[in-house]
Amino acid sequence: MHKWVMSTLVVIACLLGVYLLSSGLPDKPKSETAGLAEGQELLKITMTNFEFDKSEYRVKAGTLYKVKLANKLGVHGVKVNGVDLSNDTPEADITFDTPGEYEIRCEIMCGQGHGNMISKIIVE
Ligand SMILES: [Cu+2]
Repeated sequence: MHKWVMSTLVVIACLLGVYLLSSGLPDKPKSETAGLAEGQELLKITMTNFEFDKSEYRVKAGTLYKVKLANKLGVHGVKVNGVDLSNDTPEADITFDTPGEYEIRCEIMCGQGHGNMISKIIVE
């Protein structure tokens, strides 16, 4: 009699464990490159008060990029190839045609360090 109760409890405990394992796991993190078209590459520009995350961003000429703007701190924007990127339009598909160095600056008057927010895109 007691053996029967114990084995039933063990089975229930196991089923509960399997249920918790299968349902309680967090979602897989979404890859940033998930939404890219075939052959497209990601250029992510992250900004804080008052700097870009890199002093230069290297891209390949003739390749279609999804340029994503991320404002980690503050409100900033950039203009890349004539396209305004800001919180309202944080991403755009851009192809860099001509090799060279292109200065990028913050396009929104964001505060004291605004004038020093400069980086560059190097098209190779
Ligand atoms: Cu600014």
